[in-house]
Amino acid sequence: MVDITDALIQALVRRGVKTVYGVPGDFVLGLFKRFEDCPEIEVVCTAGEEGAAFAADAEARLNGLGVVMITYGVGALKILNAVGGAHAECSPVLVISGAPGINSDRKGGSQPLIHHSVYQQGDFQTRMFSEVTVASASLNSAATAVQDIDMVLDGIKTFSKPGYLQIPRDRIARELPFPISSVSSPMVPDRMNVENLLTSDLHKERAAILLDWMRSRERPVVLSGVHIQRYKMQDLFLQILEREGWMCATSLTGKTLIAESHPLSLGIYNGAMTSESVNEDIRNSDGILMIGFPMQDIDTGMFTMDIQEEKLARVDMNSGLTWAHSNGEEAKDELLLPHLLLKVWSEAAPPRQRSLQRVSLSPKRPQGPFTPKECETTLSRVVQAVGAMLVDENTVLLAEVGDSLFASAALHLPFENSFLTSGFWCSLGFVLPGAIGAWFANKQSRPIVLIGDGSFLMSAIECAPLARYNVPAIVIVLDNEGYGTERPMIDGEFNDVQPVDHAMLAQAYGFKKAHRVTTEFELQAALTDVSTIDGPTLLSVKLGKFDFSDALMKLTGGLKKRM
Ligand SMILES: Cc1ncc(C[n+]2csc(CCOP(=O)(O)OP(=O)(O)O)c2C)c(N)n1
Ligand SMILES: [Mg+2]
Repeated sequence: MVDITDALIQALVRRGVKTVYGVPGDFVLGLFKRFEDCPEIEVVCTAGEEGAAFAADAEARLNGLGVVMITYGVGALKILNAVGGAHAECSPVLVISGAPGINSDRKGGSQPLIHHSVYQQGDFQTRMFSEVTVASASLNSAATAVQDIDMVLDGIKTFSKPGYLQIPRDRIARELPFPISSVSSPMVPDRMNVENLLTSDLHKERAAILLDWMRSRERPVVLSGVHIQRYKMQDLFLQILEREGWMCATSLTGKTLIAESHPLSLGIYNGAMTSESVNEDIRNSDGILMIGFPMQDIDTGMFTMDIQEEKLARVDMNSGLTWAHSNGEEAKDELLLPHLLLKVWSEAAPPRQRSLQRVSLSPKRPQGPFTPKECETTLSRVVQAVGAMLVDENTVLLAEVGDSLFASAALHLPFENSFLTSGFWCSLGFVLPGAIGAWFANKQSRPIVLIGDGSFLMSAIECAPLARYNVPAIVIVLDNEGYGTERPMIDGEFNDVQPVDHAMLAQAYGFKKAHRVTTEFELQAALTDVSTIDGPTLLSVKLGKFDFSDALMKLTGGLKKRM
C-alpha cells in the first residue's frame, strides 16, 4: 500500500529532487527515516535549520526546486527568515514541516499543551508561513494529500516562490484509499513557459512598435534583472539579444544572467554605484530597455538611476510595460510581461542590420593576472586575485551581504549562472550553507565563498556540514574588524565584533586547510595552495578597518541620508 509519505516522495522525485536539506526533531523524525531510506533522495543535515533553508534556496535557484525539512515550532520558526528571503528573491523552495499528530497528540484534551507549540494558538505555524509562501497545505487527510501536494508544488513552480507542506506525525504513514495514479491531478502546465502564453493582437502590436523603436536607436542598451533568471527566460532573452546585437548590462542581483565573457556583456548597472565605464555607456545610450529588473533599492543603487524617461522602456514582472515614447505619449500595459514580450519578439524577422556594428560600447573584460606586490592586501586586490587565480568554468561565487557583495560586482565571472547572493533580502548567513546547496545542485562545481568577519561569526556553524560532506568550497573571510558596511552610516562599538581566529575555527570544524593572510604574497601562496585541495578550505584575510569598496561608499552615502 502507498501512504502519504510515498505520495510526497514520488511527487518530489518526479520533479527531479535529489536532495533534501534539514535538521530532524521528534515531530519529523518519521519523515527523516522515510526520506533516508529512499534511494533517489539524499538527506543532507546542516548544523542549524536556517542553514538548511538557505542551502535549499541556493539549490532552488540553480535547479528549479529546493527542499528543506524541519521540525515543528522550534525548527520552523528558525527558517522564517530564510523562507522570507526565498520569497523576496523569487526562489522556488518547498518547506516540509512535521507537526503534532491530529489524534495522537490530542490526549491532553481538545487544546492539549504540546511542546514546541505557541500556547493555545491552534495552527499558528501555517498562518505564519502563509505570509512568506504562495501555497500551503497541511496533509491531514489521505484522501486529499495527492492533490494538496501537487497544488503546493505547482504554485511554487508557477510563481517561483516558496511553498509550505505540513505533515501531522500521525499522518506520515497514513495509507491512501486509492492508487496515486488514479488521483494525481494532471500536472498543471507551467504557466510561465512561453509555449503556454497567449498573445493578443494588441500585445503583438505594442511589442512590434517597441522593437522598431529599439532597432532605430543609435546606441541601444538593455538593462536586465534577476527575474530573467528566476522566471526561466534566459535562453529566449539571449537568443533575442544576439539576434539584435544589443549590448546588455545586468543588475547586481542578476549578475551572470548572461556570461560576463559574452561580447554583448557590459557589466553591472546599479544606479550611482555603477562603475564609470558602464555608466558612460548607459549615459550615452539613446534607447534603454529595462527588462525583468525589479525596481528595488539595492539594484537601483538606492534609487539613484539617472536615466531620462524618454530614453527608457521598462518591462517588468510587477507592472508590465511602462514606456514614455519619444513623442511624449506614455504607454502602459500591465499584461505585457517580460515573457510575453520576448515570445512576440522571438517570432519577429531578424533586423536588417545588427546594431552591434553601429555602436562601440565597451564589453566587460577580465582583469589581468594577479602580480603580488610587497604590501598588505586590500579588498580590491583580493577581488582581483580571486578573479585571476580561482575563477573558472566550475566556479559558483557566493557573495554575502556586506562588502563581499558590493566588491564582487567588479569580479569578472565569465560563465552564466555562476553567482549567488541574498542581494535583495540581504540576510547575513546565506553563503556558507548556500555553498552546500550549490554543490549538491551540481557536484562538478566549486563554490567560492566571500564572507565578512561579522557574518562568519553569525553562521560559522555551517562549516561543520561543509566538512562533513567534503564540499570543495573555498571560503574567504574578509576580516575588517566588524560590521564594515554599517560604519559609514552610523558607527559605534556595536559595529565591532570579537576578534576570532577563523583559520583555527575552520580547522576545528574539520576543514582540510586554512590560512591566515595579511600580505599580497601570502594571498597568492594561499590561493595557489587551496585551489588544488579536494574539500573545504578557508582563508582569513586581514583588511584595514575602513578599507571599503567604492560601490559600498556610494551606497552607504545614499543610505546615510535615510538614517
Ligand atoms: C541577519 C542579518 N542581521 C543583520 C544585518 C545587518 N547588516 C548588514 S551588513 C552588516 C555587517 C556585516 O558585517 P561583515 O559580515 O563583517 O561584512 P562587512 O560589512 O564588514 O563587509 C550587518 C550587521 C543583516 N543584513 N542580516
Ligand atoms: Mg566585516
